[in-house]
Amino acid sequence: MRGVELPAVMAIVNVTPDSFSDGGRFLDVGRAVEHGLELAAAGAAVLDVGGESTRPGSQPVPADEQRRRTVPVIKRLAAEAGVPVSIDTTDASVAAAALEAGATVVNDITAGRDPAMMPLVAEAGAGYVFMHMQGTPATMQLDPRYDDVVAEVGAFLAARRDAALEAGIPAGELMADPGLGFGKTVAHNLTLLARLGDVAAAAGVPILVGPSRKGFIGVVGGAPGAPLPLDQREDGTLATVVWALDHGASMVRVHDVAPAVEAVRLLSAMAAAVPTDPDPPVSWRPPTAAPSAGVSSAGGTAW
Ligand code: PMM
Repeated sequence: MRGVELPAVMAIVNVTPDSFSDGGRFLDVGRAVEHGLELAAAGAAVLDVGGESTRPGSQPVPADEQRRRTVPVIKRLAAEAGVPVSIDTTDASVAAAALEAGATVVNDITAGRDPAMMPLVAEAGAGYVFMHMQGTPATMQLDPRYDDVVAEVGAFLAARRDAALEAGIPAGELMADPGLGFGKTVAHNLTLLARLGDVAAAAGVPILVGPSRKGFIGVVGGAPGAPLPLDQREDGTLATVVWALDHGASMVRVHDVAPAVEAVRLLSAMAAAVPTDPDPPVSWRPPTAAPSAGVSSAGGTAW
C-alpha cells in the first residue's frame, strides 16, 4: 500500500449515526474532519472514513447517503491530514466518488461482492483491503458456523487475493483481513487471533486486523455473564492489538489511535533489539543448552 510503512495503525473515522461504538458522534462534517486530523496527529498512518454502520443487525445505507456523508469529509482530510485516506464501503459507486474526492485506499468488508469493485480499484491504482465476513451485517451474528475457522477464512482470503490480482490490483496494494466479529462467535475470534500466523500465511499478503471495542473483548475481559460495556473495552483492545501485531498483523484498525501507535513503536523497538551478535555478552545469551553446575557456557561468569 503506497505511502504506508508497515506495521501501522489505521484510524476509524465513522460518519454515521449508528456505528456500534461511536455512532452519531462525528456525523457533522466539521467534527468528523477535526477528529480525523487529531487521529492523524496521534500517529495514524491511514484514516478510514465510513458512512455505513456494519454493526451486527444493521441495515445497508443507500449509496447516495453514504456519498453525502463521506465525500465532504474525505475531500478535506485528503487535503489536510497528510496521510492516506481510505473509504470503508462495499459499494463501488461510493468507492468511485471517494477516490475522486482524494481517497487512495478502499476498505471493502465484503472482499468484492460488488463485481465492479476490484476493477475500479485496479483502474484507480488504489490500495485494497479485503475482509472475510460470513453472511451480511443484518444476520451474521445469528448463528455463525465453521468446521475449521482458520482454514476456511484462510482459503477465502487466498481466493479473494487471487481474484484481486486477476482484476489487476498489484500484490503490493493488497491487505487481507480475517474480519473479527463478522459472522464469528467469541471462540471463532479468539481462534483466529491465536492462529493469526496461519491466516497470514494462507492470505500471502499483509494482514489487517480490526478488534477495536468488539463484543468478544467485552465478553472475555468482563466477569462471567457481565460483558464490559463499550466504554470499558480500550484496555482489552490494546491487549489484542499487541497480540495481533506480534503474531502476524501488519496493520490494526482502531478508534483510540495513540495507544496503538505506542504499541507499534515499542514492539518495533523490541524486535530491533533482538541480539544478532554471534558472540553476545553472557548477560543476554539465550539459554539454548543448560550449562552444567557452576560452569559457564561461554567461558565467562556462571549462570
Ligand atoms: N470493522 C468494522 C468496520 N469496518 N473494516 C475492516 N477492514 N475490518 C474490520 O474489522 C472492520 C471494518 C466495524 O467496526 P466499527 O463500526 O467500529 O467501524
